[in-house]
Amino acid sequence: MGIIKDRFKEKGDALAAEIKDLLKEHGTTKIGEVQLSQVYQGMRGITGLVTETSLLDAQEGIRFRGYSIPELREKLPKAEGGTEPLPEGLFYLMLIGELPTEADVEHLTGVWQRRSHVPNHVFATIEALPATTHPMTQFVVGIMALQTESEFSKRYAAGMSKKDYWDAVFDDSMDLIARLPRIAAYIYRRKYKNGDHIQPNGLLDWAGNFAHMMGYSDESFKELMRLYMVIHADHEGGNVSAHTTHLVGSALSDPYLSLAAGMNGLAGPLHGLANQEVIKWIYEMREELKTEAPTSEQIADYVKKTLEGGKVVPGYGHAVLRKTDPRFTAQMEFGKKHMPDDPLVQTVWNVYETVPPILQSLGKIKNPWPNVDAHSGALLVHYGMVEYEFYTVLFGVSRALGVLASLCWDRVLNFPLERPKSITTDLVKKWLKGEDEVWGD
Ligand code: CMX
Repeated sequence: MGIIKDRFKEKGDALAAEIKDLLKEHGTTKIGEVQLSQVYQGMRGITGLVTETSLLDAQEGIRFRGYSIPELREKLPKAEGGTEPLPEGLFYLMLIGELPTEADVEHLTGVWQRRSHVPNHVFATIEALPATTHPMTQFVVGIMALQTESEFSKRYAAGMSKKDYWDAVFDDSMDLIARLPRIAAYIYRRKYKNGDHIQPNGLLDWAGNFAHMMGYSDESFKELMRLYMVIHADHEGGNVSAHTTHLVGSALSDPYLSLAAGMNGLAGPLHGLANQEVIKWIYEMREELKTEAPTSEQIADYVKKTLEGGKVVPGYGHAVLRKTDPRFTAQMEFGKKHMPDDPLVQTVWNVYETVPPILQSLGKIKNPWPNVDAHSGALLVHYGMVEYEFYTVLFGVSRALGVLASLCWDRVLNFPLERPKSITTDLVKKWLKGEDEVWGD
């Protein structure tokens, strides 16, 4: 691990020096204006964060350190005999800012294998929950139980100097990433496979071993996991899971506490839980229509019914994106290659043809196109993973890569406590009447 840690510190010091100069020269430069509507409506479009790992373009979608998803699928190292990128490579890219070599990726696989031991009390804590507990709740409880292992909190309690924060956050982040697949697989086997657990295979890559521990030995499922873990990893800094992890980390809460907080945000239906909602929605539609292959007309009627019921169409829309999500497209390509005739996958494609014009016709939805969650479940069902309540846990294991790489950057750049200003409507009214010129401090 030393090599990657040293490289990271070198990059971190260089950027910290650049930022210092940049702020010295341009610290008072204005980078945008804020409208009252933005303050009330979820801070959309307000630039207020720095996240180095990825950048989202409304038209083009996500780029990780400048690389689009198609570019990553081509350029990142693959498993032997595979064609999908290894998530180890994406993590390296987000952390170091450069494409990894095959050797870098192999090194990371080894590091994560060596650090993957999960203490027994974590499993005992999960076991204390009723098996009916939602998998995301079990996942967060598992992460919290693992917090006993935090180097950051131990070293902080022992009086660590602030110049060493990054080092402890780095170690905790690596440990967490190494251990999360084990915890997630444990929850899956506990809840859905009668607690018949599968031991890790030390010869496999991180995502391949995750697939193995969940009980999927099919090579193309392992490939799906590699792709899945890459495309869900990061979506710049303002989304709920990334922003929450960053915010909580800014209080110097250790990476376990910070990630658990982010995962609670991911568990919301407008964010990561949408992946389970999509499959649930399609299953309910199939059941109501009594067909496995609904026609476009039937889908259109069902969409209208969903909207009339005051519900969202899950998997559609986005706070930033204004085109089809390239993460959706990558999964569609995977589907075309591995399962073009699967009826559920075909329904997802049929929904893709049908939903956008209907949403567009409402006139209020800024983005009628599918996001990442519209596709992921159908690919999993193809391989037999039908337990859709588990899907957000998969998203969470992947999202940890991005938010923890960012947390390492937060600490190496010594970002301070996050504390934006809030106001009251009373103050807004006074201010609009010219009775109060200052927002306060
Ligand atoms: N179905 C129905 N209505 C939708 C909609 C959808 N898929 N997407 C947006 N709308 C509605 C909003 O609820 C809002 O309605 P009101 O004005 O009545 O409150 C209106 O359209 C305008 O919303 P918007 O500005 O286009 O979208 P937001 O930035 O507010 O919200 C998102 C973005 C993702 C929460 C929203 O599109 C949504 O609820 N989508 C469905 C859930 C989903 O797929 N979430 C996953 C996102 C990706 C991820 O994080 O994993």
